Amino acid sequence: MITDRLVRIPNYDALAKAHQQLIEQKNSPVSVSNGIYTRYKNPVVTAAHAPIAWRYDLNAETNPHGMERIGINAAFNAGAMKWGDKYLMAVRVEGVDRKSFFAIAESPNGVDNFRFWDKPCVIPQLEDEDTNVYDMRLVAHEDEYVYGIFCTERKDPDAPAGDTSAAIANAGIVRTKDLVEWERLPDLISNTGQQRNVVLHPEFVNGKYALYTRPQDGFIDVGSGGGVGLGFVDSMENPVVQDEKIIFGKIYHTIYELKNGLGPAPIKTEKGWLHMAHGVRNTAAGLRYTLYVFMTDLNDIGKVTHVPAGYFMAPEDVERVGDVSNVLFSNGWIADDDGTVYIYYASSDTRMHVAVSTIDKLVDYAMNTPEDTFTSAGSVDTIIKMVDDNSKFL
Ligand code: M1P
Repeated sequence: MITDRLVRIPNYDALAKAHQQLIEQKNSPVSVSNGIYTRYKNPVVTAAHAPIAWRYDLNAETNPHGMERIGINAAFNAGAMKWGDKYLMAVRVEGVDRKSFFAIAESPNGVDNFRFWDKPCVIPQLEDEDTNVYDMRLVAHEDEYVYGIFCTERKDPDAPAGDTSAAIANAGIVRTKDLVEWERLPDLISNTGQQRNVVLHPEFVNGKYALYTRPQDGFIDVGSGGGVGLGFVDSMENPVVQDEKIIFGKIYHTIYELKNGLGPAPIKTEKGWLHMAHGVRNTAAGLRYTLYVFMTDLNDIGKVTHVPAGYFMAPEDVERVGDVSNVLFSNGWIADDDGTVYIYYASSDTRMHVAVSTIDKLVDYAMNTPEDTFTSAGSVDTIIKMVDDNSKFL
């Protein structure tokens, strides 16, 4: 009982205790690392992290059974940034109604104690309303705004009658100075069909905003499109992409054979821009999404300089299973001042995890891992060269 007149639902204390225990659970690194990064044991944000006040009507008069009124299905594909001394994620929260929205979760240390802010983000609408929004990349641009670029999805107006799943994907754009009030800008205007996985480069390039794109012919299939593109816009208030070129295309018999897309905005290092992306291939069991790393030239951001062969991270153990199984997807990482890198990744479109590395390790990985030779015989040559080089140490 909170006053004589207001009575809370009977199960509130049990719900609040379980929620607090979940949020305050300490996380720790797993004991095995490949030397490149270290995964942490517990997911950092899940559907169960959603505040109780989002899900339960707490008034015993209107909710005498203490029922959950608004279900949350998943919490995944989060953008990330450091905000003062806090580690923030702009999480894609998906309700049981299948609609995604964004909500900020904050941690004091980057690996546990992520707690959602009181209310989800309110994204202003354009005349053409979003049906669904997801996968926001947060970028603190040198123009001093924080931008959130996300996928906005709407029903395809040209879909034949009876086709209730054809959709159009494009890049929606918001910006903010406080992560509370979001200013909606026009959606991206490009000439290459649909867009997903659009990411803003954090610096101006020749006075223009640079955007990594992922043009695609259809909603799921990239068709003749695909690949990570790069284009430029004069103003984010009139975001018309010029000179869009593919800088990292899909390639036969690789982990990015079917499609790929940039993850978070790249990290600037002394040796070049460090990128993380996802690559997709098809299998008899459906699509498999893994993460890979590459670098581009510091002064020519369209020039790919280093590409380690294969994937950097792939789904393991419980990560393999979820709403869309066999998927790792990342659109957020944070490079701390001391060089630590927190890699936030989602597994199987269900939950968020963290793996920790450093800029030095990731650059070493990117620059010194053998490149793909694109044939089995080439892979054998690469291994034999390593064995021969190692012989003097054995
Ligand atoms: O279900 C896997 C991913 O599929 C899409 O990514 P892409 O456009 O690269 O295929 C997105 O819907 C993404 O949110 C999702 O995780």
